[in-house]
Amino acid sequence: MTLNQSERPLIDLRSDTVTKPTPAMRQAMYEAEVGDDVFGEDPTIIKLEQQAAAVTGKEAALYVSSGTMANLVSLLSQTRAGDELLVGDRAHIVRSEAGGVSRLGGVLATTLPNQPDGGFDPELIPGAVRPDDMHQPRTTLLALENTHNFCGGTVISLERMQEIAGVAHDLGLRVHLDGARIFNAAVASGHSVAELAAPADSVTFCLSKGLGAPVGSLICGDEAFIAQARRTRKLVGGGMRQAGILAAAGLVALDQMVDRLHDDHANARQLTRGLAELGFDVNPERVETNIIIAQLDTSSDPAPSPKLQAELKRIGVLVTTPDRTKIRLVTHADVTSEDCAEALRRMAEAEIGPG
Ligand code: TLP
Repeated sequence: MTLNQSERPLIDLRSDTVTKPTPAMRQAMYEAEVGDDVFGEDPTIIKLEQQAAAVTGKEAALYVSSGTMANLVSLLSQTRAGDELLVGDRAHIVRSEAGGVSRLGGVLATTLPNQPDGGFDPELIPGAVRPDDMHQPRTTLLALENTHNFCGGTVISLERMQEIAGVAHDLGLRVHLDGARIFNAAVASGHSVAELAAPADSVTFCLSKGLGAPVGSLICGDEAFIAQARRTRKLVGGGMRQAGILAAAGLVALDQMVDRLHDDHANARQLTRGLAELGFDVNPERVETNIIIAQLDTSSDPAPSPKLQAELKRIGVLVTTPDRTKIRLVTHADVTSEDCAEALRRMAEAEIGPG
C-alpha cells in the first residue's frame, strides 16, 4: 500500500534548530551534576564555559539561553544607550531579533549593504563612523555574522574578517561576531573556530543549531567583557539556576557533533543540485554550508514564496520563507541524504518548480 500524501513522513528543512537531542545528550542530561549557576556553582556549566573559551581562543565564556540572548547581551555589554552599531543589512541582529539592541539597549543600528559572502566593503566603514560631534551618536561597535544566514549560509573568509575587523579596530570600534554557525564556517573553510574568532572582541555561538543540542549559546571574549556580560545577562533575566542539565547536552554537542557538519554540507549541495535540475535559481558552487536560499521567479506573481511553501507542505516538505520572493532550506543532523533525495522526488512528482 502506498502512503497517501498526508501520511508521508515529514522532511523538515525549516532550520537546523529543529534537531532533537541525541540519546547521548539525553543520557548526559540525566546524569549531569548541577548547582546554582547564579552563585557560580554549576560544575557542568563551568566546564562548558571553559571548553567554549578554549575552542574560540578567548579568555572566558558565558552560557546563555539562546542565540538572540547571546547577541543582545554581547551588544549591550559593549555599548551605552545612544551609541551606534554598524551591521550588515541582512544580519540576523537586524532582521530577526525583534529590534532588541535598539529597544532594550537604546543603540542605533546603522546598516551597511551586505555583499554576497555576508561581509561588507571595508572601505565603507570610515565614512560610516561618526565624527566626535555632540549632535551625533557615538559609533562604537561593528557586528559581523559567520556563517551568514540570510546570505545563504555563506562563509566570510578569514582574510575578509581580518580586513573588516582591522579597519574597525583602527577607528576605535569594538567588533562583535555573531557566530551562531561558526562551527559550520570552520568545517567548511578548514580554519579553526579560534582562527575565525580571533579578529573579533566578542563572539557568540549556538549549540542548538547544527550541533543539535536542545538549548543554549555561548558568549566568549576577554575576562572583563565576560564579567560585564554576566551582569547584562542578569539584567535581561537570563541568569539560570541548575541549568547544567542543559549544558550537559552542550558538552556532548561539542564533543560529538562538530565533525558530522560535513555531512550536512554535502546534503545541502546534493539538494541544491536537485533544485537546480528542477529549474530553481540556485548554484551548487555557491552553497558552502547547510543553508540554501532560492530566489523564486516573480514574473507572474510578485510574492510567490508563501504559495510555494504551502505546496511543499502538502507534499510533506517543510521550508521557510526569508521574504516573499525566496524559500530557505536547511540541512541538519535529523535529515539524511536519502531524505534530501526523497524531498526532490516528491517535488518532481508534484511538478513543483520555482514559479
Ligand atoms: N536563526 C533562526 C531564525 O531566527 C531565522 C534560523 O532558523 O536560522 N544568529 C543567527 C545567525 C541565527 O541564524 C539565529 C537563529 C540566531 C542568531 C538566534 O538564535 P536563537 O534562535 O537561538 O535565538
